[in-house]
Amino acid sequence: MAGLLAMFGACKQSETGASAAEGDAASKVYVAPGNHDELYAFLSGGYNGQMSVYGIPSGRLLKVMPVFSQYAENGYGYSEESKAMLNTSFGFVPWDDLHHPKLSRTDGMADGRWLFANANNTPRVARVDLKTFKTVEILEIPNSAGNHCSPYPTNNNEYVIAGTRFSVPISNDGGIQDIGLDQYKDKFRGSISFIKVDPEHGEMEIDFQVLVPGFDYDLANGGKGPSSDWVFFTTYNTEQAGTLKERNASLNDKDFVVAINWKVAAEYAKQGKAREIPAEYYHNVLDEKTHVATSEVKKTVKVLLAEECPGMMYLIPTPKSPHGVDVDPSGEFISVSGKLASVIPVHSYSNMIKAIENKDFIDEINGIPVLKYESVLAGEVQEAGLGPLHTEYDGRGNAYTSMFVSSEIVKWDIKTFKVLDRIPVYYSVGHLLIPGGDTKEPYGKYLVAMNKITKDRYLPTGPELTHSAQLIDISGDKMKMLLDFPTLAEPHYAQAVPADLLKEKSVKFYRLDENEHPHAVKKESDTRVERDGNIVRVYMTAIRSHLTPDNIEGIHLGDTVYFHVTNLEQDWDVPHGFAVMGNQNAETLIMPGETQTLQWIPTKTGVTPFYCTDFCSALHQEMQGYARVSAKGANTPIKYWLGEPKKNN
Ligand code: RUQ
Ligand code: CUA
Repeated sequence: MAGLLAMFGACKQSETGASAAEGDAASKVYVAPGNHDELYAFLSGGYNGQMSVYGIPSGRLLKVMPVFSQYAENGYGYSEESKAMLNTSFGFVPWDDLHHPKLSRTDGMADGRWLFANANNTPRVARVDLKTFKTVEILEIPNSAGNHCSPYPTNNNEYVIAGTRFSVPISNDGGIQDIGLDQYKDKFRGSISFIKVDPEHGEMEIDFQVLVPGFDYDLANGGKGPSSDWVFFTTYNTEQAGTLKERNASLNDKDFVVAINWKVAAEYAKQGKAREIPAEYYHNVLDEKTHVATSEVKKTVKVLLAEECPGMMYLIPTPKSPHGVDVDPSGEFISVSGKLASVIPVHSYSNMIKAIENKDFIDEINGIPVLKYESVLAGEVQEAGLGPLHTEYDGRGNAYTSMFVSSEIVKWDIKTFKVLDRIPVYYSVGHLLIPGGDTKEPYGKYLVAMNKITKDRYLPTGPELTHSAQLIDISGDKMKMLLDFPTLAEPHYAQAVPADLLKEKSVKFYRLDENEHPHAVKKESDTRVERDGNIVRVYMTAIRSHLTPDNIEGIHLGDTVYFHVTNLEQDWDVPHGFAVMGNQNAETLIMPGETQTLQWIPTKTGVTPFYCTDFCSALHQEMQGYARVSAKGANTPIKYWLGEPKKNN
């Protein structure tokens, strides 16, 4: 056991500590000032709960997109409009651990419409609209605990599939039971959710869930081409150990890849095989016209029991505590990365179908047939490296697997299973990205390695060092290191698409005449301050270079003030920001044409400045004003103005 621990703690240092890039690398990643990158890459932010947009090949950070975590820079999760996005059945959850971005698909290819992502901690799936690069929907997943094998869109977004990582005791009356932890083996179950996606608007809805044996489920990947109807999951802790999993979940030589035919599952659900059980989960949607998020609480979910659905699910023995499972572009080869395995097993889809037809079963678990390893296997990659985690494909018959322990990328042939090349990465690589590498036609020019540990690669910054990505040229026979770039928090998976797929569609500003926010004011003459009990609403506008009104009196301690700020600009790249001194809240950043609301509960009497936070014009510093806060019960009336004449009321 000590050996195992040492192996996982290890990481290979660079021999020279110097650059591993070759002479012509600089010209391959150089994007001259003013020029655009070739690709957009979307990297997950891990425990930062966001996704970031990078330009490839330059590695330039273009945008941070908050998803499951509050983001002070633009007020996401702080503004009244966005708070509801983070509502869950547990209450307001301001943070999560985001692992796997996945682009929506049409005919097995990224279609550039949406980006889905999972929350690993409090189970949720989010959808980002790639016209605005904004999170527009978050769906909570009930009966799940650690939504890690998620989200996997099928080839035409028929379903986004989300599997639980932890098994939990799921109650027939809804929710997770309060029972003794020694009942793991008998009472705990996993769940896999099949989320329907509206083909036009993208809205998600849980169609049904499948309750599966009480293992841990790790990652998933959808089939392609001939295997399009299938989705594959890795499992670990098939020992069903309830404690000391580091050892007890590593006893079996093989765990399983779970193969589920989602079409068969959908058919069972449709035919009424699914039972509806109580559940409580939130569905949060940002309205396109008002830009206001609202939450709906769902009360039931339909579940199928795997054991009651013959022909839907099979178990494929696979060494050993497998992590990533990745289907090649043809849909025939399913390579599996066993963290503790000495080989990379590659399963064959057509062998699997034959084995099912021949009833080549060696066992049954919870009524689910276990196929014979040798019957499904296509081949094994020998001596690939240590600690394989994830594989991507280049579309030219090659696979690339990340080796966490031996800190390298290994390239191998998907038909001969021969290792062709290897390149060290710095250090302890997790996921890899080849743009389109999980689709039927990869854009096989670059590979991005996302590394957990950087040690000596950058200037030291105290105990905490950045995680890092490395860009590798895979266009030739030999992989070539091109670039290191630091990442925001911990990237797990990532996706990338050619820039042309998105850049023309990118929204430049919101049209004011389409703004249906209930508190929008579209001209300065409509701005006003209204009191309703101890609620004060300021209907404010922002345009270069003033806020209207800029002076407000008549606020009292005990009031809750809402600044509804409409940005009147109708031009690209002119947000205004809004912040108030001493406000126990973030700022809000208002895009041209939209309305955003900042809540302020004053805690002190006196004159309180507010101002625009985004340097928007030469007179940005003049874009400021005052709110006067009087004592509770004082008789200061509501009064507000901009310039002359005074506007009183
Ligand atoms: S999982 S490397 Cu979510 Cu591999 Cu991160
Ligand atoms: Cu508006 Cu600065």
